[in-house]
Amino acid sequence: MRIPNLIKNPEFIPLLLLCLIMLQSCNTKTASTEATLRFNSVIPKPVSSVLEGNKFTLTEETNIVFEGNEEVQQVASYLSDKLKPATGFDFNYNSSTGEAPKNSILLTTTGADGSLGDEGYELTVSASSIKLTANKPAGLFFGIQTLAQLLPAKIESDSIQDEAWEIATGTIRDSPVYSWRGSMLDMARHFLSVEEVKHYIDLISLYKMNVLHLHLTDDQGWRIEIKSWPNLTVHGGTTQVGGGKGGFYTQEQYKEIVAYAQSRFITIVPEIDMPSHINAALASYGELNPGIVVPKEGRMEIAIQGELGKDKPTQLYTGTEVGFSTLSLNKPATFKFVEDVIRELSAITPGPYIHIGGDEAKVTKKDDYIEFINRFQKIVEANGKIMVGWEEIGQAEINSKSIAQFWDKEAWTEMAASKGARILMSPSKNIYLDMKYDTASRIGYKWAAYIEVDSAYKWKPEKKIPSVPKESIIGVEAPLWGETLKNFDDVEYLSFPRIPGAAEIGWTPSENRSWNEYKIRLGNQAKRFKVLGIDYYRSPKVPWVD
Ligand code: TNX
Repeated sequence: MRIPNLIKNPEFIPLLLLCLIMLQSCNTKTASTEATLRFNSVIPKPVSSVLEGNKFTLTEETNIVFEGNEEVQQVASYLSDKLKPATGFDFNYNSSTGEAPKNSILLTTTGADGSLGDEGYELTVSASSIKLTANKPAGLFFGIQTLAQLLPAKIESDSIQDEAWEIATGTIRDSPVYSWRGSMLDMARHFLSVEEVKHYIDLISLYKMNVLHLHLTDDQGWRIEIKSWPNLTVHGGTTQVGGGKGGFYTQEQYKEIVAYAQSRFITIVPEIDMPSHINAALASYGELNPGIVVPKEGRMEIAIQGELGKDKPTQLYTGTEVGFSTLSLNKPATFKFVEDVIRELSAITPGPYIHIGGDEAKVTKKDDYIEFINRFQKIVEANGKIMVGWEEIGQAEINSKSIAQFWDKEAWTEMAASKGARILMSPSKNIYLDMKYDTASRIGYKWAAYIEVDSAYKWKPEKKIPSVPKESIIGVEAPLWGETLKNFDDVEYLSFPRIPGAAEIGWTPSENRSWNEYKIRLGNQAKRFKVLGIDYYRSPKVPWVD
C-alpha cells in the first residue's frame, strides 16, 4: 500500500492525530514551562507584559548590538560581561542601526516612546532576536535586569553552566512610579569593606533600585577620610559596636564605590549624621566637644562623655545607645568642621544629594537644633547639592529643594511636606531592614515592629501619611541599620527577601500590587538567590520553589 493511501484509511486517523500532537510538543519554538513561569515572575512587576509563548535561545552565535552614545556602549559591555560567565559565550558588541539582526540582542535609544520616561524601557523578545528600547541608558540598564530574570537562574552563576538559555517571547513595557528606590547601609556601626558594598550594589541592582544611601558616620565610627580633619578616621574610624577594629574608606576608595554604583545606575547618597550621633568626631577632636553632662541612669557608657569634659576628646564609643552626643553652636570649631566636611564630601560625590542626618538629637536644645539644620541647608546648597535629612528636619526652615526622610513621626514629616520639601518614605514599622522578621530571627531589633515579608510588602507609600500627597513623595528607601550585623551573611539575611519587595513598592504602582500574587513571584526567586549564594530568610509565608 502506498503511503498517501495509508493516510486516507480511516483506521489510521488516531495514529495520525497522535503524530501531530507529538510533533507539536516537540516543536522547538515553543517556550518551556519554566521560561513561561520566568516571564510571569519578574520583580518588580512590570507595568505591562504580554507573553507570546515561543522562545528565543541564547547561543554561542548570539551577538549584542547597540545604537546610541558611549553610555549605551557601556551598557552593552555590561550586558556582555553579565552573560559571559555562566554561558561561556564570547559576546561581541557592535554598533548598528535599524532593526535587530537575526540572533542578536539590540540595545537602542532610538525610537523609544517618550512616555517611558528616563528609566523606562520596552523589551521585545521574538524567536529570532531581542530588542530593548529606552529613552536613556538607565532604561536600557533596567531592561537588562528584566532580561536577566527571563533567563534561567543559573545566568547569575560565575562559572560556566550547562543550560538551555531559553527566553519566552513576548513584550514588556515598563517604567517606575517613583524616582528614588533605595536602600541604606550603616557601616558606622559595623564596618563593611569596599568589596562588600560593591556586592550589595550588585544585589540591589538586580531589582532596579537606583539609590544607595551610606550612613558613613555615627557615635561608633567615622568611615570617610576628610583630608582637612585627618583624625576623624585615623582615630574615629578605629572601632565599632562591640569594640571591633572598625575601618574607613579613603577618598579614593569612596570614589571607587561611587563609580561602581554609577555603572549600575545607582546614585550614592553619603550621610554625615549631625548634630547628634557625632561622638566619633568628638572623640577625634576635643575642640568640637561641648562636654554636655548627661544623666547616668543605666547609661554608663554615655556618661563618660560629660565626665571627660569640654574641649577634651571624648572616649570612643562601642555601645548602641542613640542620641546622646551633640555638636555645639557656640564652639568656634563647629562650623569650620561642618563646612570642611561637606565641601570635601561634595567634591567626591557626583550625585546631587548630601544627607546631613539630623535624627534623634536628644541632647541638642530645640532652638539650637533648628539653627543647625538651617545652617546645614545653606552649606549643602553652597556646595551645589540638595540636602536630605531624617524627618526631624521638618522642624527647621527647610525649603522645597530639601528632602525629609520619614521613619517614625508623622507630625515632623507633615511639617516638612507643608514647607514644600519632598518626602522619602522609610516607615520603620514597614521597611526597616534591621527589624526582626519574627521572634525567632537570629539578629535584628524589634523596637519598631516584627516585620515579616508580607507586612514589609503590603504597605503603600502614598497611603502612609494621609496628609502627605503622592506628589510630595520622591520614593522609597529600605534602611539597614548595623548594630546587630557582624558580617555580610547578616546583611543578606536581613535584607533578603525584603529588598525585592521594597524595590517593587518603589517601582510598581500600588494599584498593580497584591501580596497574594507577589508571593508566588517571590517564591520563584529562590533558585536565583541560591545561585547568587544569598543567605536569605526562608519565610514560611512564601511558597518557595527551588
Ligand atoms: C534609630 S532611625 C536610628 C538609628 C538606629 C536605629 C536602629 C534613625 C533615623 N535613627 O540611629 O541605628 O534606630 O534601628
